[in-house]
Amino acid sequence: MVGAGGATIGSSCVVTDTITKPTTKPTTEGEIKPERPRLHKVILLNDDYTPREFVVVVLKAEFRMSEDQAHRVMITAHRRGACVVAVFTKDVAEAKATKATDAARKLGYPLLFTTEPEE
Ligand code: TYC
Repeated sequence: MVGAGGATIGSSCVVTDTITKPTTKPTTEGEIKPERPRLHKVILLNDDYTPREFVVVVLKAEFRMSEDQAHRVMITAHRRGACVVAVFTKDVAEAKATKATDAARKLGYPLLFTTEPEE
């Protein structure tokens, strides 16, 4: 299996340009236990131009939030500059961030969703 930015060798290692990251680790008994994939945050960034109501619409549509949840996330980003929307596997986080950002771009709004790995 080959994913964006990396090739999977066998079932235990992902090789990227810079790192070799094991996805399994030996336990103290020596058995191999699969690790959970690292999750990635989708982050909503504030801007001065996108209408609040449009941000809420995008959050509801792309992240399946209720009106109330979407409004809270929007207001947090508006007040603090950014807000974590949700966490997903890397591919899903990137796809959702891109789709939500593109929906805004189609209407000429600068709204931006980014992703970053969880600690
Ligand atoms: N700050 C925008 C306004 O006042 C609304 C907004 C909120 C935009 C959150 C982006 O992530 C955002 N119209």
